[in-house]
Amino acid sequence: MAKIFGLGPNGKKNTLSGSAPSGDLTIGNYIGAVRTWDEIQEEYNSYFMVVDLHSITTRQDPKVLHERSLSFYAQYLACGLDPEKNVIFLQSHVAEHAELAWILSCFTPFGDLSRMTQFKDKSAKHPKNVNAGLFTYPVLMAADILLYDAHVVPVGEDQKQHLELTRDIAQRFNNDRGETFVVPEPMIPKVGARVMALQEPTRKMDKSDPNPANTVFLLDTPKAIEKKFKSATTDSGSEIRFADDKPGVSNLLQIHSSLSGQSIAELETHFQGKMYGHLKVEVAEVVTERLKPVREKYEQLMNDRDYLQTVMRKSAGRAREHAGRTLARVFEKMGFLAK
Ligand code: ATP
Ligand code: LTN
Repeated sequence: MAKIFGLGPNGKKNTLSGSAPSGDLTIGNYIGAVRTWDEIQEEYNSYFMVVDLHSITTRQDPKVLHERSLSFYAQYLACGLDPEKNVIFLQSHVAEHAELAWILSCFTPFGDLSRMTQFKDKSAKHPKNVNAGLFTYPVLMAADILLYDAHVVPVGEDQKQHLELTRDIAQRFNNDRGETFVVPEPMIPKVGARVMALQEPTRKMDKSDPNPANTVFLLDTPKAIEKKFKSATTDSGSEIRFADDKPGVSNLLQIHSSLSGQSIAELETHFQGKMYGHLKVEVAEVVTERLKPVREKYEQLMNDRDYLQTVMRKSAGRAREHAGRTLARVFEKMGFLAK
């Protein structure tokens, strides 16, 4: 069997993922990403980041970003990520991310970056602020992943293209300089990889959506959750089934299924002869039930900021160790003098 490059001392593979504090965490982020992190944290050496460097490609108010980064950290822990077993840290606390991103940008063709759909979408959304960071965003993401020798990267469907670019960069560098980076695989959930906006179910639910009725946040109250689901856009007809011509109903079924664990087929049988209203109420209940312990744990953590700060600093130290080792390897391949 071929040797697997980059395994940790315990023989486990590595995983890394993150989310940007550019808004509050949504059930889209939870179902597509954070929940998967929770499920795999025992199986891998896991690195989970608050991706604050990435968040500034769109303008962030410094006070809001400061508070939100801490809040994100607390939400990760509240969702079940264990800071003893995993390295949970802020991207800006590990300088190696920006350093490696520069080196990798010299191994990334301009044309490849021009093809990224997120760049095209975000530059259309923010036409007055199409900055170079927005363009080179995927290179920083590649640095995030390659620094920790991540074999597997759990993300939602929208990040698949960035993962492919990361693989291309890693392979190009390895071909040019000899084996240096682990070439990562994406891990995309089977159900819930693309949760759609409640009012416009043909669009992805986004934490930075200006219309709050589109988005259910992890920290929404049960009342707000119920209200948002009740006013969700559904489709013509009255049958509750998963189909391309029923994006609203399909989205609600997918949210239900991914959190209740019941298959779409089971849910279609369960809702036979029932009305859209029944589905909406039940989805709201499933979501509320799932998020209740998260909200409670979150409140508790935010009341102990010293604890959060201590864990955050300690974790950044552990992240720096791994990142430093990888960067030293890259320095050697580049001909830079060791630090
Ligand atoms: P923004 O609105 O700033 O673009 P976002 O909501 O897309 O933010 P990110 O921080 O970019 O969130 O993504 C964090 C993780 O959540 C990624 O793995 C991403 O694929 C996943 N994700 C984001 N939105 C959804 C969604 N609607 N459905 C499933 N997964 C999602
Ligand atoms: N670009 C990702 C966030 C992100 C990320 C990462 C995800 C930044 N660095 C590394 C996985 C691994 C997004 O979801 N928008």
